[in-house]
Amino acid sequence: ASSSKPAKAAATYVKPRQADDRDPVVALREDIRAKLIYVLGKTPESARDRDWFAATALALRDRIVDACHEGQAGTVPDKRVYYLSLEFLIGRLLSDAMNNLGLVEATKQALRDLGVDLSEVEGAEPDAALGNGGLGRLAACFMESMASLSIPAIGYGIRYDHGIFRQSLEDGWQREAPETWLAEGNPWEFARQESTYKIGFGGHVTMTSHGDHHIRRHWHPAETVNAVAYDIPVVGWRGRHVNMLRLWKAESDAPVELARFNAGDHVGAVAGRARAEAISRVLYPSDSSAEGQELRLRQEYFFTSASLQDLVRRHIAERGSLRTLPDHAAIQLNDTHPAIAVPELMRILLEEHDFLWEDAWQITSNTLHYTNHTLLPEALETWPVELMERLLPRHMQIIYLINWLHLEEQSKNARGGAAHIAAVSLIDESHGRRVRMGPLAFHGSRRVNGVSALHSDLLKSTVFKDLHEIEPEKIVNKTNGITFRRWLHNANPELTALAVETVGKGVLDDPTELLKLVPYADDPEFRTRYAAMRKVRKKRLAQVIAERTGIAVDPTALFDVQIKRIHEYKRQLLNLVETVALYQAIKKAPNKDWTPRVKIFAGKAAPSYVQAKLIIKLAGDIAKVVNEDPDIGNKLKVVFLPNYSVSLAEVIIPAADLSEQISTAGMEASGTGNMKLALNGALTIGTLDGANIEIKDHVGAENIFIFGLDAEGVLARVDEPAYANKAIAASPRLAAALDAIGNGFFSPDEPRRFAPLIDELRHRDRYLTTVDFDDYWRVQREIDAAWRRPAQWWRTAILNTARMAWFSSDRSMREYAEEIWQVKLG
Ligand code: B1H
Repeated sequence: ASSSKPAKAAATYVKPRQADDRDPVVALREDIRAKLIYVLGKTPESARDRDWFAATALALRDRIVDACHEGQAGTVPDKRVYYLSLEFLIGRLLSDAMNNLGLVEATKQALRDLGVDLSEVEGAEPDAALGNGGLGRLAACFMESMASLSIPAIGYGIRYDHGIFRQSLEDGWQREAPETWLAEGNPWEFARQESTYKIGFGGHVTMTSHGDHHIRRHWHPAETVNAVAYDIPVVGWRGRHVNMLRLWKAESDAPVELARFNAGDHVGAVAGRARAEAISRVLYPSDSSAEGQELRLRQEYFFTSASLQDLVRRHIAERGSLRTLPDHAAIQLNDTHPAIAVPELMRILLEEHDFLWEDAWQITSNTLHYTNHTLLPEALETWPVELMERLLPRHMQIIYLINWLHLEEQSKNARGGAAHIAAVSLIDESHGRRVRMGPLAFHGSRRVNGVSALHSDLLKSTVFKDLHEIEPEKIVNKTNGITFRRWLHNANPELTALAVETVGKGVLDDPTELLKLVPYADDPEFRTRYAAMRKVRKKRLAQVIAERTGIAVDPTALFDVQIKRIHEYKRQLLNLVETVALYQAIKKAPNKDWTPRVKIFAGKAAPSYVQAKLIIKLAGDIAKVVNEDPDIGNKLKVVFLPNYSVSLAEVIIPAADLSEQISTAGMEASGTGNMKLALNGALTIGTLDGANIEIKDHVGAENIFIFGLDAEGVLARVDEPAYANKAIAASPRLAAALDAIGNGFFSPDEPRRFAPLIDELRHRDRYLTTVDFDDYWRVQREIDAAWRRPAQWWRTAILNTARMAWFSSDRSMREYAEEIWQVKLG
């Protein structure tokens, strides 16, 4: 790598603001007041919480900008990471910004001086919910960790007008309403109208001959759309480094058609504009399933092309030639959603910079890296060749040529039979011709990673088996992580304070210091304080439950939590069937000494996912019967909290006693909620799936509740005939619970309501719910018993907190930096 030279871009940086020698509280108070009055045009008397939030955010943003300019002005980093993701599930940014700038107390005091309560102001910030679930939240955690580790990075995504829909319950059924986070503007962002790129669609390709063997092709799009940059600064821990999250907004480049407008066709005059701008209108609300619609492919190409054009322009400004791109840029593709980057980077190199194919391929396949997040067949993206040809004709040609060269190479080696060729081809010919985006991303990338040890192994033995055999070094594992700043420091200040008091402030910078809590697990006084911390958080959650559902729960009961997208493979249904079996057992022996439990569910279902929506309805119908049964009282309560979000997770997680991670083994690529809950001291009941396995390795097998088949067992069992039938026949308890649900005990107004769920369990049971039920029940009863030994319980909880340091996303990002990107930490 060559040495740094000053960037042209750096000339546009302003000097850091003059040293501010005001007291931080005074400075914040003055600045917030000035923002409120002069930027927002409000008076302190008329300002709403939302106005105070905007004023506070603007004052803090100034300080982030200062930190940014102090750290980076005039320097070009040796290598940058570009993280391309269709989703960034950020949530609120205020507490993040205050915490990382070391200004939590100062801001609280400044607002108090202004007669305003910080927690009200925090509550007025809308979540930036530009993601569906784990994949999008992972991107947000990674952005925060890269800033904290001073890894020079830019995140690229789409500035959706509407993030993930707002979920409400109408008679227990999920209803979706548009989410409107931008309704009152976004004080964190900078609009960069000057950073606009043209994105083409459709049209045709021409060929021109340049001498004997050199034919150049050129794409003439029929339509172009502008991508306009909006930057959100991401400040790292202690304000040491600032990176940008650059989100693209689609704008039409077509003028209003004046002739039509003047002729009275006012709508027709802007119709073309509306079509262009639809691209960044709304996030696709499906988690773990590929939607396959034309607008989705437009979104994918739109943000990928804008991001590549932007980074190519930056590289040329800083380094002159694109030949050195792999030395100075590492592009990470978050799943296959940006996999069109493979032919797009080739196109830019071939068409716009005159590279020869071989050189362009070297550059492309040494710059791109791909993270796979799922093995579920319904989530693996493929695009019909016909659609790709119509929307991106030049890219389709490039994909054909990449594939032809790849298959030529393969036909030469020993395995080169027809079956091998079909297995490794980038085009699937089996049900209509489709481009396989996973194999395209695999072939075009330098490294491919899975997101947990088990998942990476399964990549090698299943979906990418054949490609892996060709390039055995390509697949590596990078187990997911979570940012402790948000999921411990900000979400659980009580636990953080307890940790700091016990092991010292160093724990804020280095989570491995948490290990020093291990001996305190045996200290009765520390256990008492730990339990008291949990009690505070449970009372707060009980309050939120009462406000949002009207259900009164007892904070001394065991809080049993399953919070995640609703999906059959995640098996909320297993938890609900167990809930019914427990209800029936309590009814039979109401005077037995039951362990009081509150079963808490939250999560959204994809709007088109009928079974998932029915599972939500079932949770509500069970809740109604159980919660109102006088025989049950506080022994069992069932709660479904609507509109799960990052900010709601921040309230639930620190209040959880038990974490449900019960997916069918082999199906949850990693999970990250499992890490957040264990870090906050919830004990896990889980299968040997995804990162649960590594959590078990770290906290110790005696400190986690594992049940059910493992991934190998699942693979073996699905080949056995009638396994569901047998499991039900062998378990009267399971049979009784299924009968109650299937016969309408919980839905007397519509007895067959849940037949689709129960019939699936009886006849097919794709996710082996019936097979794992008895073991799940057994371990749940062990947990009942464990809760009755509080000294032991809190000991285990403390050991979970103490031993979760490895799951920091700082660790994940260090591994990516060293083993994939080869980029130095700043
Ligand atoms: C994950 C997705 C996903 N895996 C398709 N795959 C989508 C697939 O809009 N789509 O079409 C959206 C999302 N999301 C999750 O990634 C895994 O299920 C989790 O196990 C994992 O922890 C998370 C982060 O790696």
